[in-house]
Amino acid sequence: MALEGLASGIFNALSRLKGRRRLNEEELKDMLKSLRRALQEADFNVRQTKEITNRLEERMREEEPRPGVTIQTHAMNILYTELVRMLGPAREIRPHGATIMMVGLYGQGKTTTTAKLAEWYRRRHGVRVAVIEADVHRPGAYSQLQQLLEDSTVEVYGEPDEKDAAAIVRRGLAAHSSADVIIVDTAGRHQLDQELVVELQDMATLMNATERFLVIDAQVGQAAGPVAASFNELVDVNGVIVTKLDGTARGGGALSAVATTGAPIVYVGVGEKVSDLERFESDRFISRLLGMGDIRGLIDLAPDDLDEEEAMRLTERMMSGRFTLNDMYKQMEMMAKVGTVDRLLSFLPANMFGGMGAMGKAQKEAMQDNLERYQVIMDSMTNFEKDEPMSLKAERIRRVARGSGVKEKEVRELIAQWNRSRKMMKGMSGNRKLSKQMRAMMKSGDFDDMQNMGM
Ligand SMILES: Nc1nc2c(ncn2[C@@H]2O[C@H](COP(=O)(O)OP(=O)(O)OP(=O)(O)O)[C@@H](O)[C@H]2O)c(=O)[nH]1
Ligand SMILES: [Mg+2]
Repeated sequence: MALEGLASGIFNALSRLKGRRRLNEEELKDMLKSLRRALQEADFNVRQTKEITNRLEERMREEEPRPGVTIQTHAMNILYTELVRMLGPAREIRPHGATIMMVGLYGQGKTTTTAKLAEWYRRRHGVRVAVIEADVHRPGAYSQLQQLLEDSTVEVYGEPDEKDAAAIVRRGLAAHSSADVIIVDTAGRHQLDQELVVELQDMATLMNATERFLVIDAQVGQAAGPVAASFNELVDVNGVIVTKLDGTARGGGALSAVATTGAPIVYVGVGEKVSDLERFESDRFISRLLGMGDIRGLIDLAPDDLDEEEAMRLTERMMSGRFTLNDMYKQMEMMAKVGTVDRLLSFLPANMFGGMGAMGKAQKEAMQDNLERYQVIMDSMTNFEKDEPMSLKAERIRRVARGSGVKEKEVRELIAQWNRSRKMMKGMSGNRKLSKQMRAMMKSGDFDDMQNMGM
C-alpha cells in the first residue's frame, strides 16, 4: 500500500506501548521521539510533525483511556483523529453534468489520471464519459490517451495537428454534447509560465469547468504545497489528485502540504494502470494507514459486474456464517478481478485473518497462484457441489480432478481451504463485537476502537 514506510514507522513507535498500563516519562518521550522520526521520514514538515506529536503528548497526559482500552490503542485513536484533522474533510463529487479540467506541471500524471477518472465515473456512476485531449505541446498526447482507454467505451476526442487548444476544446464539446461528463486533459510545463496561464484561463472560461482538478506527483513532497497554492490562484482548484503515492516515501509531505492550502484532495493515484485510482477521504485513508482497515474502500475495488450491493451481500453472508464453496468462488473471482491480493489486503485491518496483511511476497504470490488453480477446479463442479462441498467424496473428487486436469490431491486441498475459510468466517461471525463493527464500518466508516477487537 501507499506510505508503507510511514505505516511501519508509526507502528514501531506505538508498539513501544504494548502491554503497558502506565507510562513513565521516559517511555512516553521515547515513543514520541520515534513517532517524530517516522513523520519526518515521510516528509511531514517540522511544524506539522511537532504539532501532531505535541497534541498526542498533551492528550496522552490529559485523557484517560476508556475502560478496557489499552494505552497503545488509546494512543492510536488519538493519532488517528489528529492525522484526520490535519488532512481535512473529504469532498463529495457528483460527476453527472460535470465538465472537468485537468491541470498540472510536466509529467505529474495528468493524462494517465484523465483516463483513470473517465473509467472511474463510467464504471462506478454509470455515466457517459467523453475525454478531450487539449495538450497541444506534448507530441503523442492524443495517442497516449487513446491507448490508455483502448479497452474502454469512453470516447476520446482529439486533433493531433491542431495547435490551438481552445479550438480543440470548443469542437470537442460540440462533438460530445450528449456526454454526461467531459474531462479535458491539458498541457504541462516545468513551471507555470505566462503562455500556459493564458491558455488555461481561456480554456476554463470556454468550457465553464465545474471541476478544476490539479494533478501533483507525490514525489515532490512538501513542494506540493506551493504548487497547489499557485494553481489555486490561477484557476481556483477545487480538487487535488496526488499521484504516484505507490512509489514514494515522501507522500506524507505531499498530502499534508496540499491540505494546508485548503484545496481538498479528492483522489490518489496508486499505480500506472487505469484502475489504480482511489478516492481520498482522510478518515478512511488514515484508518488504513494505521492498519485499522477500510471496508468501504474494499467495496470500491469491486469489479464492474459486482455492484456495491452484491459486495455488501457477500460480506453479510460471510458474517452470518453461511459460506458455501460458491461464496468462496465469488469472493475469489472478485479478488482475482480486483488485481493483486496485495492491494486487496491493504484494505483489511493489519491483524485480521491472523495478520495476513503482513504476509511475505512469496506467500502472496502463492496465494495468487492458488486462486487461479481453484477457479479452474471449481469450473468442473456442479452448482450442487459448490453449494454443498461436504458432498464431495472420493468419486466426485475423481471426476472433478479429471474434468479440470489436476491431481485429486489438489481438489482435496481446495476443499480443505474452503473448510478453513468457513471456520474462519464462523469465528468472525461468532465474534459479535467484530461483526457489529464490520457492519458499522460498511455503513459509516467509523473505526473507533477497531483496535480492541482482537482481530
Ligand atoms: N507508479 C505510478 N505511476 C504513475 C501514476 N500516475 C502516472 N504515472 C506515470 O507517470 C508518468 C507520467 O504520466 P502522464 O500521465 O503522462 O503525465 P502528464 O502529467 O500527462 O505528463 P505531460 O503531459 O508530459 O505533462 C507515466 O509513466 C505514468 O505511467 C501513479 O499513480 N503511479
Ligand atoms: Mg500528458
